[in-house]
Amino acid sequence: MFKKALAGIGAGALLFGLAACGGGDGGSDGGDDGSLVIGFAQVGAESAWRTANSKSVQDAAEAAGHTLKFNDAQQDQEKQIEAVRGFINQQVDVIVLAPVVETGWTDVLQEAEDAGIPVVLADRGVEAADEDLYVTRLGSDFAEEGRKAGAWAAETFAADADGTKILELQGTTGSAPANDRKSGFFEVLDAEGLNYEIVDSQSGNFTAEEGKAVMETFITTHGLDGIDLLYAHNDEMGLGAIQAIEEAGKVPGQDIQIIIVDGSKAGFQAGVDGKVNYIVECNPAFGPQLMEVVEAVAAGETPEKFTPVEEGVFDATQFEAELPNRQF
Ligand code: GYE
Repeated sequence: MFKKALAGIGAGALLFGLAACGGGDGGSDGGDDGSLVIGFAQVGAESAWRTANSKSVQDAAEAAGHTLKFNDAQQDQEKQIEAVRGFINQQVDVIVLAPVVETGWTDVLQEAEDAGIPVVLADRGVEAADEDLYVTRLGSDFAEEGRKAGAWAAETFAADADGTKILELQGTTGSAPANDRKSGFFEVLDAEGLNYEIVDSQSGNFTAEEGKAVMETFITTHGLDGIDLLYAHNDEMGLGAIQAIEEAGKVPGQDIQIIIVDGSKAGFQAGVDGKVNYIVECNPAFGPQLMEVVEAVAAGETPEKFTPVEEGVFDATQFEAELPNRQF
């Protein structure tokens, strides 16, 4: 755990001394009973996925008897960096970071390393240059999610002779899921030789409001006639876009086919209602698995650099049967 890591930086005695006498908040002594103090720098509360993810981590920490210090950064990187600095000052045992975007983490990750506090990434990743500054990442393979969406689109529109016209609602600019869901999707369309055109592609920041507003702009700019497919990087943006499409007098799921990523109850309900054509699952319920990883890291073990969460895909024939199984 962090005491062990401190030995390596030569400042162990000083910092350990601070930890030992500063334990008024429950301390970061790693607990003789194995309980840990974990700082969790969460992205925000922008989606049903995120809310479910926060709850999964909070419940799992409680069940495991650990103290979780939870911070909601409202999708603001500056706030997240401040939260991580706060956790360093409090000398938590392990920091869990779900980085809102991929870049800009080098300094604060270095500060955590200098303080001997291991960082575990949950959900989103950071740029490759910072790989040495965190221990491991537990989360989804976003590129694979994009490939799954691309495989369905390539098959569905294979016979579309005059070219498939695509609108894309990207997630938060610079975030790992936006970058990778995009690249995975178009990688497969290209590999499958689909004749397509990206009519427009903008960020809707993973929220329903922005997804709706961007779709309204798409409709004003391009109309919807001849548009074949909307690829929304999450449920909320897809659901917001559906409203915009309906307000424009068109039928989502028919006049324009729609792919969403996440698979919330609301997303599946839209599928059952015929408004969504394909759902790529992204699983937020990795709290228990995260606790295992955090405990291993605190015990000085080095897990695999990346542990993917298991996820499926669902088409129209499966929406109704799957809806009751959805947990968020
Ligand atoms: O798909 C989206 C959320 O990072 C996987 O963030 C997560 C994404 C998820 O806002 O709904």
